[in-house]
Amino acid sequence: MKPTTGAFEKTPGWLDWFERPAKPRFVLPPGAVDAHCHVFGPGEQFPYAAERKYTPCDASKDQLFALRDQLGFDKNVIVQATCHGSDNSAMVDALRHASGRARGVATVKRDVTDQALQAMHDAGVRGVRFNFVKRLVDFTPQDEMMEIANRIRAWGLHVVIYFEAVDLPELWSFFAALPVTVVIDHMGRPNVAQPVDGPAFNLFMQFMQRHDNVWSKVSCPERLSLSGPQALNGEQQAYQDVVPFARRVVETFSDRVLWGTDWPHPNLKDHMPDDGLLVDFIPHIAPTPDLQHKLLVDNPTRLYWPESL
Ligand code: 0GY
Repeated sequence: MKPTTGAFEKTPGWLDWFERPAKPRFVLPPGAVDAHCHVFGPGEQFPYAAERKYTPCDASKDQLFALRDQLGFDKNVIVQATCHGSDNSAMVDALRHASGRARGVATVKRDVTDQALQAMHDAGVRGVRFNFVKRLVDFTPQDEMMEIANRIRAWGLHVVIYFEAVDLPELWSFFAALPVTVVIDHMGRPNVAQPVDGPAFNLFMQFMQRHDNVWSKVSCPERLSLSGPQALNGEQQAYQDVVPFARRVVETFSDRVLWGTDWPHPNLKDHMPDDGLLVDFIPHIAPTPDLQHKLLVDNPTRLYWPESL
């Protein structure tokens, strides 16, 4: 059991992240970016937010950087998790200690000052996250989010959105009106029990087709899968029910997809993935070296390190 430090008690049933992930068999290309991961605390240094819906075990920047090296990634994009609310200090501290090898996505409220936005940008923040998943956050009015989206244009920041597939019809017009690049977390969380060419996932594909400022992370098979990590027919193809969904997105929008581990995997109750196994999932959804390079290197570099191109 990993600790939660400070005056905090882990949420009951919380599964801790894998301490010794397998070395992936899939060798990541040089310059590969883990474009969705988090840091949690440590709680005694960076207390969890009062309004949080869960209390994780600590997962520090040093542990994240060790994972990066173990898996063979070159860089990270660290996404503010809801357990830290709009206090971005743990994430920003990680950016400041990453020697330029991490960028961040923050959570901000309407009252964020220009000075605070500037300081976050200087540290490496390149996006702001709007969360619509009801079990994770309290309601924020859309006019507040739109005001933020308009303000962050001055720093060239993008918006990351996290929502459930059933909510896309209702949120469509708001998402379509966002005046910046938009990155969707985890393919909009499709229900993979439904057909990959059924109405719900077709709607998601249509949304991306109609809006060329919209990108998608093809991450979190462990969160979406119903078939799980088991080897099937003697073959090691984990999360096989997610493959057609992620592959369809990668093959259709190869210049607008990102991949990330989602380490340390908040809120998983049934099974905690081995991050090495997650990396071995990549060639199933991006089957050619060209697609792999776009997904892991070209796209995240263009979005998060454009100055290096
Ligand atoms: C993820 C997924 C989850 C949690 C959060 O910020 C968060 O707390 O994003 C989730 O529970 O589905 O991307 O980490």
